[in-house]
Amino acid sequence: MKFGVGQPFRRVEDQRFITGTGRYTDDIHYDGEAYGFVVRSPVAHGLLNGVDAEAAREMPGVLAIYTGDDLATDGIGTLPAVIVLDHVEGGRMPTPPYHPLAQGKVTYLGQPVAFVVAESALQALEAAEAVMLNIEDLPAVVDPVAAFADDAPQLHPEAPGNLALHWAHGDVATTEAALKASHRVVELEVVNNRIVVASMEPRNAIGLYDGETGDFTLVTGSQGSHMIRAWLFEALFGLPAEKLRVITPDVGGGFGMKAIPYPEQGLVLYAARKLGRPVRWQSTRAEAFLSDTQGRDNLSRARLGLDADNRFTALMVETMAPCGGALSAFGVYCPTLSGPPMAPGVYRIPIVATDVRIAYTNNAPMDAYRGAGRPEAAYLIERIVDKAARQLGLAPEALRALNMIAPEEMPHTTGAGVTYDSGDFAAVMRTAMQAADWAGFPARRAQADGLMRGIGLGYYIERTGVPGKEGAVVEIAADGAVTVHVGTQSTGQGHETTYVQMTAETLGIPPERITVKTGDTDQPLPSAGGTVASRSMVHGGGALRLATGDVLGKAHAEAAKLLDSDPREVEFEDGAFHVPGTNRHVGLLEVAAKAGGLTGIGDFEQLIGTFPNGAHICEVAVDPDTGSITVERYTVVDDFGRVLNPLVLSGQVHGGIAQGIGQAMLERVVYDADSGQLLSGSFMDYGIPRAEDLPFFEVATQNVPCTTNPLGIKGAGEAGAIGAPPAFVNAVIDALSSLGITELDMPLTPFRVWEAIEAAKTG
Ligand code: SMO
Repeated sequence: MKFGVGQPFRRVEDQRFITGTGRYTDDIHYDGEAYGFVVRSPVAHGLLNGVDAEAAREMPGVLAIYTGDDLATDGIGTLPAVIVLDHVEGGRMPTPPYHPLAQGKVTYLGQPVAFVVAESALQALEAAEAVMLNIEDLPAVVDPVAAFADDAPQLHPEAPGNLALHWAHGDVATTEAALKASHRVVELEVVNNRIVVASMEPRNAIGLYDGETGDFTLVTGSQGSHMIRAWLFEALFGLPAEKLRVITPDVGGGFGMKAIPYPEQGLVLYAARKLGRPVRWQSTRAEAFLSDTQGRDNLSRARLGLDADNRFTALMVETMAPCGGALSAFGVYCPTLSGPPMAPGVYRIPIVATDVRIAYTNNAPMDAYRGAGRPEAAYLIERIVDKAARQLGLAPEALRALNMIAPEEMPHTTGAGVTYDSGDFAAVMRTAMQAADWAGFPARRAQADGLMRGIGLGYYIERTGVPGKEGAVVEIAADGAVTVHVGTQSTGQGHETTYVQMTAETLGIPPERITVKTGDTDQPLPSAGGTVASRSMVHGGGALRLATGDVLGKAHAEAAKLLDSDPREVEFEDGAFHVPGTNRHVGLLEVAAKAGGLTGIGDFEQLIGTFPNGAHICEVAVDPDTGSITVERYTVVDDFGRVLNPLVLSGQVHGGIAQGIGQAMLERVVYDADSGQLLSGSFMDYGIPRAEDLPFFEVATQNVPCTTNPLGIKGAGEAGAIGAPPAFVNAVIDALSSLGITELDMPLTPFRVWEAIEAAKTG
């Protein structure tokens, strides 16, 4: 079937996107709407002694200026901490209040302090500039090492020593003992650099309020309207979720950052209720750099034990991470529940432990970014395995192959307590090496053009799919139009294509008859989560499979009546029911028409993660005079269990690689260590990867079906961003290894590489 599962069906939404007819939040307008602008803290840390908005209130078009005091008076709550864990020593981690507008003090640069609402966007901006903040500067800390120092300024009284959380995974004492008993211990310290999410469409929100019913509506770019409603509304307004409808139209990128609730979403709702008018807010790019949650940012020390036969014995990881100045919804998730369980990667390491200390720091709150903790884990293990191979004088692929979990060991519970259901890591690695012409690399390296060449491998595995439910509804209207309701949200992934493809194949209906609806809490869904952790095709796809099965079951019964046959004699094939051996048949759409429409409901629960994995191979050429790096070749072979649409899938992998190489080569958020000011506040100062920085990617799959979900799928959305950083850095270190360089921290900017080369030459 030309539009069936497994076919490279072209993305149906792209016509809309590339012709400029997408409909994003900023394209949606309401009668009588007013414009909001957020006044943000110009300092990283300070006592907020007052907000003088008197002059600003008199300016043309100004409708209102709200401060933290106003919100307190009106009983507005705080942004929720969704992930709250216990300290390893016992006791809950503190959750200092995160007010939508600062109260009493500011703890991060760009923190919302006042909300100006005016008739026009320009009037709101001009009035915002006239709001005078009385802030008494306090010393700032921008990284965990400084934040944990004895004399560090204290951000929150609830968190003495700026300690947000001290957490451990696995048994530290047992791991230390195993390392002590090991034949050899390889040690590595890495910085996983802080990066911005840089979604193409910045955040936004429109708040509406119906004074008669007391119902709110929020229109906002998000990764799931239901998630935003669940986490935002009750926490801020103390009202039941049903009083808020959340609508998410087209979204230009989320990457984890739009999965969480933000102060501005609460502010537009608050202002809409106060003013009785729709209130809209649109972030600028400059605000995005300051106030979107940021990603990664760990300082980790790892020790890997080996026995005399080079088999891994134990792995100990100690990590320090910041959570920023306020605790975001999943602010501690990445370096705790997400990353550490994946610390051993694809290797047999019997004993694994991670110790994590998370600090409050005076900068943007931290949260999920494509992979959300799993890229950090993959980077660390793939870097230290490479380093171990170099120390032992072994080929990195040989040390990997020796220690990789074998297919016959599946399902395998790792030393970090996670059970992998399937995978053939060594075979996938071999295929990738073949595709990358690994064997031919020495000849390429020998080219006499003055460049230093290197090849690097990163084998990632990740756990996708936050356990939980997802619903789907398939409606076949009497006129033959098919509507698919799902709760997961496309932020560019191509859901309108993949869900249509699945529905078209199962129902035998042409894809152009099928419309996918998403992004509205008023949809008739039995349950809905959203798009995080590469879960849409596993969870949403699972729900859709149940929903199409349900609608076919109902149609089957109706068809049997129409065909005057026993249902057991009726078969379904190519969109029609027929009775074998007779000429009696009736099309599904005709059945639906005669029944006045049919509806199928699917409610799917997936409790076990899926484990996509694969080999990234990167080949680089370093110019020793300038330190600049060219990626000459990039090859990936992934195990995604089962492919729904290879074209959409490649797009996911390509984007992920670009973000992964971006982090490894160019990107770094820099705050001034003394003032806490942001030094990388625009794309003039922050290196985002461009097409010219990247080669063509060679991407293939070698799939081992997932055994824990009915579709056999392993989530694919984040994979590219996870495998790329270690492959790239390992390649650069390989290029520079003849100079004795064994370690380099991301991002490998020309300056940093040049410095390392110069130091190696003189040292
Ligand atoms: S970084 Mo994702 O939306 O779990």
